[in-house]
Amino acid sequence: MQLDTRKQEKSSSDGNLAQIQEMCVIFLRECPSGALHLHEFKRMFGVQSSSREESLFLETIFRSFDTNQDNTLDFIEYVAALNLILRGNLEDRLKWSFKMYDRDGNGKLDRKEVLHKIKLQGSEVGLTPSEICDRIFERVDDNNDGEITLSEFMEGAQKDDWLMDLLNLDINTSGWVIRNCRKLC
Ligand SMILES: [Ca+2]
Ligand SMILES: [Ca+2]
Ligand SMILES: [Ca+2]
Repeated sequence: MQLDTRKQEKSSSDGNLAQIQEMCVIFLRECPSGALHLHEFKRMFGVQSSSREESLFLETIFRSFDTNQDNTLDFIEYVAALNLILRGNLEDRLKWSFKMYDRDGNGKLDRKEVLHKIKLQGSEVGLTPSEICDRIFERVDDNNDGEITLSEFMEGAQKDDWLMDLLNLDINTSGWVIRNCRKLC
């Protein structure tokens, strides 16, 4: 059983490598200047006419990719981010996931940020966004100060299957990105 899982992981990791290469080609084609702005990023993923939620969602992804926060993505940032979300280890992916929540970048998550993120990603677990938010804080906010730090987040996710499932939706974000990107090929 375990062997099977490992095999599966390996082949999906190989597949992801091919996807990264493919997406690098798209970046170079779509963005010969080497610096991608938010509106170009959106256009690249075909989001000009779709919903506001989708557009905000892409903005969040864009911000999490933009490591030096200069509001453009250079090739290195783009490749590093793809590599991380598609091939990174659990810890790296959780850190990335945390960044997706932390809109103001202060290293802590408040209820507003968590709620915002849940609304964007939509819930498939039969709970309202505010119920999901309550549950996250119940389980993750260890010292009950109303904010979630990175270490609370990482610990909470790793000991809680429900939360891990929820966060895996973030990992699936990469699948969404790739699917939309494929339309360009
Ligand atoms: Ca940048
Ligand atoms: Ca914050
Ligand atoms: Ca806390």
